[in-house]
Amino acid sequence: ASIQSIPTKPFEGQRPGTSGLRKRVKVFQQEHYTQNFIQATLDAIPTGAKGATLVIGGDGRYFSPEAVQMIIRIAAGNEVAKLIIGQHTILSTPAASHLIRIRKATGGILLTASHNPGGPDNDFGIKYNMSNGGPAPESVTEKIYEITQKLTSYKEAQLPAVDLSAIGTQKAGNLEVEIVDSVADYVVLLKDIFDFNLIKSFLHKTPSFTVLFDGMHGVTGPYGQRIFVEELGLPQKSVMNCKPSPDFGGGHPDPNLTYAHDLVERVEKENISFGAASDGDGDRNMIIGKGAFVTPSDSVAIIAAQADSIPYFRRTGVKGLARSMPTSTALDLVAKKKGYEHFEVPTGWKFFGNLMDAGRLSICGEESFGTGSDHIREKDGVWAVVAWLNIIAAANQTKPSSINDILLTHYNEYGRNFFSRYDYEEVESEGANKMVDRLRALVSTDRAQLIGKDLGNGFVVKDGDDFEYTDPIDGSVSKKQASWQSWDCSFLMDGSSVLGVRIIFEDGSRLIIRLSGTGSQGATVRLYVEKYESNPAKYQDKTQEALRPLIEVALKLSQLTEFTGRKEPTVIT
Ligand code: VG1
Ligand code: CO
Repeated sequence: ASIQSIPTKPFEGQRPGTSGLRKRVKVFQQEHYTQNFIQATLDAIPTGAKGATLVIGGDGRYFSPEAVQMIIRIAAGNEVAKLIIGQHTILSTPAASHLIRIRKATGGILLTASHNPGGPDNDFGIKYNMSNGGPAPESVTEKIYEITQKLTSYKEAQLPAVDLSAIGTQKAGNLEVEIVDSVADYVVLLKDIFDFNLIKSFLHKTPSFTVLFDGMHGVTGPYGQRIFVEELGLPQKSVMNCKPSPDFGGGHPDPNLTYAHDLVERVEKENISFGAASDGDGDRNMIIGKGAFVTPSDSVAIIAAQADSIPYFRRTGVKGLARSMPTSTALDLVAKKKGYEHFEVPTGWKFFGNLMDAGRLSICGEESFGTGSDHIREKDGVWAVVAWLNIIAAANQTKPSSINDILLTHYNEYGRNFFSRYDYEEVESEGANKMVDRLRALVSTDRAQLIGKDLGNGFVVKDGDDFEYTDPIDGSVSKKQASWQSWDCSFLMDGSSVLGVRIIFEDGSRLIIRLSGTGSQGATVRLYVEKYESNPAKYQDKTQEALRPLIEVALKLSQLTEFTGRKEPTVIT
């Protein structure tokens, strides 16, 4: 096939954020926009695009087939040797990570905007993963961005469209294209990690323990169908919304109590013991039950505490634990008690990979419904769901245990870290930035006045900072994190407030404010609050009530309403 050099001009704002480049579909549909970003990505591959093997797939959202055909033509134009593509463009983010690893690929291009709504008027996204299966580190994403600012042409082979439904290998010019079953390898992986026999026999012996999995019309539908129905033998009615759709059925494929309302409603109405959902691209998870909700910060702590019930961790041992900075410190308590090394990293999964590759991290999580381990280098929604089933099945070998029983047993041993996040979406960027700038001044130049101060309701400041992270493996430093990507506030190109300002109180309570790096419109303010409770009489208190005094302090200190004009958050998780 003939290779052409297509002249182009740089586009502004092609800077990957917390998890790749996410923009409105309409932005990606601009002539050359997507091609430019693909070319820049190929140019930034540390070992070069020529001769590379790349895994391609995503959540199947609107514009995916077009983007995959563009990738095929540009990959051929750049002498990439081979593409391994999920059938119909479908690969969950964890399945893609796994495929990169088992095929020893150079890397992968993931087409996803995760939980952001899809369709012609919503979001699309492109993200590059490295040979370890994990998201590209900032050194690579910054290189991509740099290249996009100078690009004058991209290389494209003139090829007919490849049939993305036909499993098997075909040639596109000199490029080898292999279309693979989206689910098969991933199922093999999970069956190797978990005790499927134990889970299966528990579910079989305990028909009163009902399960409902919600694929939210995202990518996990086929994975859920294969694992919960075909492998674990649950009835077909145990899964819902399992057909991926390009616009996620018009919904917002984010597994939380607000957006997974169909699931939440059915779990309550039908007295379901175990309800679970994953997001658009399959890396997030939510675990609930009738009258039960597992906050993600507790979820990772409990999986870590119960790791012994999972065959994979019995084999590998638990090498260490880690959480993102805003995630509650419940995990730290498990690490301390069990004597594991533990780490606190910036928001976003890319920071866990180095620790895993160095053999120092086994289990990690984020408060944002992300849980995972070193079996791959992405968070993994279905993995977390099966992990919980495995833990519950193991607990039921000694006594009947519901989700709430497991939570309570954990609190009785470790105490409870009440945690909540308030999101203020699509706020005006200027006000949000001013608010964060003021907070940064409070913890830096005006720090002396802050420490020791009583901010009300008995909360006395012990410490506060503008979070920075030095990677213990490669020494790279992340501060004023350079991942601001919102295109209507390009004036803030240093991404100066994504990492987060954090304030720690004498009683261990924490309050964190940061700006999101995954939004595609305006700014999103995230406020995280955490309060530790060691009084067993209070373990069953309602989260929002337990946290109210701290939230009052947070709103007063941040002057959030004054700066953003918002009285109420868009979403509370
Ligand atoms: C959000 C979450 C973060 C997560 C990221 C990607 O980032 O807070 O914890 O890693 O999304 O998850 P931000 O910068 O908007 O707060 V996913 O499932 O969207 O790939
Ligand atoms: Co996701």
